[in-house]
Amino acid sequence: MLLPRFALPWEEAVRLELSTILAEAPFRHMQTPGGFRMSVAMTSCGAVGWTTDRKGYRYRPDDPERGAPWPAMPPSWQQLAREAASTAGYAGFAPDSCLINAYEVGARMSLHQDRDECDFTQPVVSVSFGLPATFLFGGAQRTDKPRRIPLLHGDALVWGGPVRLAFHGIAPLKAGASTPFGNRRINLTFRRAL
Ligand code: MD3
Ligand code: FE
Repeated sequence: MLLPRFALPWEEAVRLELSTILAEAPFRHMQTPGGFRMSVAMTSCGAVGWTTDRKGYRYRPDDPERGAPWPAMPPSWQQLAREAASTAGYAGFAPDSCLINAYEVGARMSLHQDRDECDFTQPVVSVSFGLPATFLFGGAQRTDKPRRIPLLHGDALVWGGPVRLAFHGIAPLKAGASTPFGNRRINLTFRRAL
């Protein structure tokens, strides 16, 4: 379910809390198991964070770059995720991880499934800020032709039920006017990982 501009009331809180999180756990370009550098820069907050390296994808309680726990998930972020989920029919969503993605112009995310979480009955809540992007919403097979959905500043998306394991990605980010989040797109993806 797309909730256009749902996150706008949280914009200021997200901007301020994000700078605190980044001071502790900066964005970094991780490596895929195949050895490629991801064009999207990432970090996490919450009890666990999603990571990828030559050994594979996994959620871990520590940031491997710092050998320290991830920053806590700010209460305002938990509230944003919980309210978006409940609006979409998922009452009681309590994320334990937020993956924070930063897309500079040209960055992209190729089609993939999110399947490192324990319980696929739990939704994923995605919130976008900054430059607009084209979300690629595929099907159950990688070869299913994806629909293209524009995602704008402040939009929230709740993914659950039959589309929870759909293939999805982000088309290469186009240039645009600078935003309060910089000349880039920031995406918060809230998950119940454990
Ligand atoms: C559909 N992020 O972090 S968010 C990701 O905009 C990821 O940064 C993209 O895909 C981004 O894994 C897309 C939308 C999204 C997130 C999770 C999903 C769509 C999803 C999980 C299942 C199905
Ligand atoms: Fe994903």
